[in-house]
Parts: sequence; structure tokens; C-alpha cells
Amino acid sequence: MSNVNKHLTTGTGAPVGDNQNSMTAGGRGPTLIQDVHLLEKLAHFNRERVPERVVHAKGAGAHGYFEVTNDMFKYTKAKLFNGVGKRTPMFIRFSTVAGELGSADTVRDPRGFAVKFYTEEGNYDLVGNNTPIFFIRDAIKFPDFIHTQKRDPRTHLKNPNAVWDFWSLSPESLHQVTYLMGDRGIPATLRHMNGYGSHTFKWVNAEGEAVWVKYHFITEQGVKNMANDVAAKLAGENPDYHTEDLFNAIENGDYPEWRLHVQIMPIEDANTYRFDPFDVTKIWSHKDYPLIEVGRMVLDRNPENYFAEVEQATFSPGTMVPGVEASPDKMLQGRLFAYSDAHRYRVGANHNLLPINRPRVEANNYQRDGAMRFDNNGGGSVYYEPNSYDGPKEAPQFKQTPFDISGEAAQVAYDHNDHYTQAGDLYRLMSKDERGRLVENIVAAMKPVERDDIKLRQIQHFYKADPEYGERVAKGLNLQVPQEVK
Ligand code: HDE
Repeated sequence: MSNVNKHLTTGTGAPVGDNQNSMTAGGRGPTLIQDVHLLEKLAHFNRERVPERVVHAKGAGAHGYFEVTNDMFKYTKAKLFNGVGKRTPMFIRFSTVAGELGSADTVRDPRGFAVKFYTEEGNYDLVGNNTPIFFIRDAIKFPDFIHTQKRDPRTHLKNPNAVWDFWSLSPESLHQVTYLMGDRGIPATLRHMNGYGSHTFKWVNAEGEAVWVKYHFITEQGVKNMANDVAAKLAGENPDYHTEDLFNAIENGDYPEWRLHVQIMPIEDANTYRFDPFDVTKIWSHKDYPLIEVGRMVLDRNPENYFAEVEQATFSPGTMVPGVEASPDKMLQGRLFAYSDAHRYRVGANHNLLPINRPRVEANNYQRDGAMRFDNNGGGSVYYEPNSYDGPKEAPQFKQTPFDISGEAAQVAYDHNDHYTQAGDLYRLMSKDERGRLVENIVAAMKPVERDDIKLRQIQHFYKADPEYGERVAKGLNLQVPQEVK
């Protein structure tokens, strides 16, 4: 039906006679409750905000495509990674982690790098960061970790005591702390940073053979970072600097591009590798498992509407396609629950029906009803399974790949506890100037910490990673490296 109303209407399509004046009893009388246009406008306005993401609240999104440049048939049957030249539409949302929806872009913080591929087999979400590792390696610690990154419940201010108390008591964080406090902690723009799946995932080929895989999106723009003073100035002058840069680049046809590479580990190597390959605080050496190019990701279209496409976008590591499966990485396992739970709370039970989240292939299932079920809710089709009415049936060829389980059910820590080698390697990999800036950033961040015992505990971790690292931070804080660690 053509839009008969060329004029302003209410939410229910009725034409509006006056959008400037509330209806009153007499020119100066009280406002009449029968002015339903006024009531509707005010009531809808009160409900314009949905809860912001509890982490990664501030973000920017873009549409684009993924194009295969190198077949991955050998490793995975996932169709989006096979057929050189094949293009799959995708949507990405970049984000900071700790700040609220209105916070500044140019802060020292990991950046979210969440990609939704609208593949011919359903959506595939790769919900990563711009860091190949993470601070912790068991989901059970995540709420506590994020509490220390957010505001103190009494002062409502950021609390460096909490930040460094948690990190000094969670030495597995040292690698990511070194990464975060280094130059890459503040990217110059969202286009000049890499993206990583961070976790280890499982790929399965058409013969049912599995390998372990890690994803690397290498920016074609080159990695560029932002100096502290520039970042601080921009945080005040233009808190949306990264958002604006991405939008303008795409608007001007300067489409940012990343090359997707993977590291492939044979399934049996997981038992003997020198680091636990499922420990997301560790990387796999590129010498051991070199990068293999898979394709290119190009962002070439800005969202039409920020709220509809960026705020309502829902990504989950649990959104996988045939040929991609989870690994036993405890952080990934926890995320498999947390994301869709967050979406059901924040956006609603039927968030997958929203245009930005809806798969480009038909979703055939018996899920019905729920708030905001704005499609035909399955119409009159059969609404249970098994059934004799030709409803959609499972396809056994898409069963998850069986895998062996060993040991007993228990709450156990990872058994590889070397938190220092890779953090030290990262420190020694840095140039002299980078190390100087790293130490400066750490000293500045730790100076406000009230208790010396927290500082000294953290200094011991830096020292164990590299004595020079520890000595320089201690000196910057006018403290001595504790004898017991020397
Ligand atoms: Fe998240 N994370 N996360 N995270 N995360 C969320 O989902 C969570 C982790 C990441 O642009 C939330 O919709 C748990 C690692 C990105 O919409 C929430 C754990 C990595 C985004 C959540 C982690 C990420 C989120 C908040 C520990 C990189 C934004 C609201 C097991 C590999 C996605 C929401 C977007 C968002 C939970 C740790 C990346 C609460 C429980 C590790 C990029 O569900």
C-alpha cells in the first residue's frame, strides 16, 4: 500500500493536525489528557534508551564484505571460507571496553572487534578484540575483573587501587597488561589496528577432521597508535574521534580493509604444546604455527541508522556455522552463555529477528511468541517436533564433531602457570622507545595506588617477566624491587 500520508502521523498512522501546541481547556487552561499525540510523544521519548552494553557500551559500526582469497577446504567445511572470490556480507562493531555509552573513544583500553558474517549457512559471529590475548582465562573471574575497570561503588570514580589490586593478584593478566599499557593501548584510529578472535576455536572439514585455529585480522592500513597527550586532548575536544574517523573514511570512499589470516594447530599438538593452547592469556608462536591468509574484509557502507544497526546489533561467540566449533577455552565456554543472555536482557527475546541481526537465510525452527515477535511467528505452520506435518527436521550431517573427554568433573586451575615468559618476550620485543613509553604509562597509572603492598606485588610480576622491566617501574614509583623475587 503506498504511503497515503505524506504528512506527519502518530505511531499508528493517523495524521497529526498540530505538532506545535498541546491541547488545553481554553487558551490558558490545563492540558487535556485527550491530546493523545502529546501523550504518545512524551511516553515514547521516555522509552528511547535500551540498556547500554555492560561492557563495550561505546561503539561504532560499518557494513562491508568478506572475500575469500585462499580456499580453506582442507581445514574447514564452513562455506564462507571456501571458493576463492566468494563474497559474504558482514557487519562489524568496534568498541572500547570499560567506558559508558557517552565516554571518549581515545582512551587506553582494548578495542572490541566484533564481526557478524551473514553467510549462506546462517550467521557467524567472530567477537574479538584488537588484542590477541586477554587479562584472565576463566569466565568465572570476568564480573570481578570488569568491576575493577568500572566505577567505585562509593565514589563513582575510576579506582586505580581496584585495577592494580586485581591485576597484582591475578598474574595471568600480566601479558595483556603489558600489551595494554604499551603503544597499542590507544590506536590512532579504528582503521589502524588489527583484530583477533583471541580464543582458540575448532575448524572441521567435510571429512570430519578437526584442527585448532586462531584468527588474525591484519589491517591493510598499517598499525598506527596515538600518543598519550594527543589522546587526552581529543578525549576532551572530540570524544567521538574514532567514530567520526571511521564514518568519514567510508563516506569518502576510503574503504578500510583487513586481511584475515589463521594459525592452524593439528588437533593432537594441544596435548604437548609448551603453553596451554586454550589459555587465552597466551599466544601461539608464529614460528610454530605460521599465519595462513584466508581472505580480505572491506568496510564500504556506513549504517543508515545508528540505533537500529549499531545499538541493536547482537553478537555472540555462540553464533557459529557448520565447520566452526568451540574449543574448551574456559573463557570462550563462559561467553557461549553470556552473550545471548545479555541480548535477551538488553534487546529482547526476539533480538535475532531485528534486521541487523536476522540471518540472510531462512530461520526454520519451532521457537514461537516472546515479546516483540514482529514477524508472522511461524503463521499456521506446525509448531512442535517431531511431527507428521512435514515441519523442519534436524539434519544429522550437521551434528557437532564428537571429541574425547578425560578426567573427572572438578573446579581446577589451568596447569600451565607460566605468566612471565610471554609477557617478558613482549617487553623484549619492544624498541627502546616503546619500552620507555610502556614504563612511563605504567608508572603514571600506578602512582595513584594508595597501598605500597599492591604496588610491590605488581612490581614483582614485572620483574619476573624481565628484571629490567621490574626495576624501571620500581624506580619510577620510588620503590625497591622486593629482595625475595631477586
Ligand atoms: Fe565480552 N561481553 N565477555 N569479551 N565482548 C560483551 O555482550 C563476556 C571477552 C567482546 O560490539 C557483552 O552484548 C564474558 C573476551 C566484544 O556488541 C557480555 C567474558 C573478548 C563485545 C560479554 C568476556 C570479548 C563484548 C556485553 C569472559 C575478546 C562487544 C554486552 C568470559 C575475545 C560486542 C553484550 C558488540 C560484549 C561477556 C570476555 C569481546 C556481557 C562473560 C575475551 C567485542 O555479554
